[in-house]
Amino acid sequence: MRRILALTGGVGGAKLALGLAHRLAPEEVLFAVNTGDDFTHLGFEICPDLDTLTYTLSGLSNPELGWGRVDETWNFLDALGALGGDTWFRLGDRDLALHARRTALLAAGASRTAVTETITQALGIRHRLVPMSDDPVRTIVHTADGAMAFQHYFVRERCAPVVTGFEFAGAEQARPNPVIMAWLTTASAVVICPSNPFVSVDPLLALPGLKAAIRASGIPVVAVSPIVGGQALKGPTAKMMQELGVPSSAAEVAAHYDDLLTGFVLDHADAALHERLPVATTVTGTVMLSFADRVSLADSVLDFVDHLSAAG
Ligand code: FO1
Repeated sequence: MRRILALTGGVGGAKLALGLAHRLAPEEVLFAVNTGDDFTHLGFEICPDLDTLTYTLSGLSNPELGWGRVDETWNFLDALGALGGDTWFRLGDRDLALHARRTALLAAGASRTAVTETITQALGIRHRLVPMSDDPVRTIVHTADGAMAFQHYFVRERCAPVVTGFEFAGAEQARPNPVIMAWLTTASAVVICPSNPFVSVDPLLALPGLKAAIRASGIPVVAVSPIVGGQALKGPTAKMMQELGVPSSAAEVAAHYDDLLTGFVLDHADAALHERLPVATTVTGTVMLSFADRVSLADSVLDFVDHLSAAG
């Protein structure tokens, strides 16, 4: 039986997560989700990456937006705007129910892990997804226009400010989720989903002890490139790389994860890099437009992991 620990952010990672969930039984995979994007907005506790995974794995994701719920209406937001309220962060009517439920459970003293379990089970998700930590970690984006909270940079400013660096406030004091640490003791591989390495995966790797535990496990660690042919499939990864002065290439993503990796999954568009990186590579289709693409990439990743495990 496989025991995969999948590290993931939101939209890009959720696509592969869906493929993995289709192929693997609940006891074969744990999804560890970035919570550096979390924030309190209009009094609600919002956990965007957990939300995206939750909607994706329950079949409720909004296919046009990539985040939020399907069949959404926006009456709340329109009414809020008419009252002069903040509408830059779009909370749909149905989506609002999730944030209200989470906020109430947290206020009653439940942990983020327990709240996530309550919500995912209510939506019929059999696989387990957990926040990276029950402690607050907040991604701060340093830009030429000053430091800003992640959602302010990402949604309100539409990733326009020039990035100069990142900070994960609270990470040093945060404890990695014990569910993740326990899973690692019996895990067969770690899969880093094709999420933004700087703001979706690095917050997880910044948690004290998590990187060391992954290394100490000695199991294959495979990352899927979120950069294809020099472009980000989704979001600002390529733009951030350019602004940070590194070439926006899949090779740089592999270099970013450095010696943590034992394997790297490249798209056909980057086949020229195959066997030219300091880690084992495999080449497959990583662009996930359809459900079949998600399952097919999951199959390729699992085959690669099996191959690396056998190579020992
Ligand atoms: N992303 C946007 O680009 N615009 C939005 O208005 C927006 C609202 C939103 C509401 C709830 C939620 O769970 C996610 C939402 N997202 C929105 C997505 C999200 O902020 C980002 O995709 C992630 O933080 C990046 O991983």
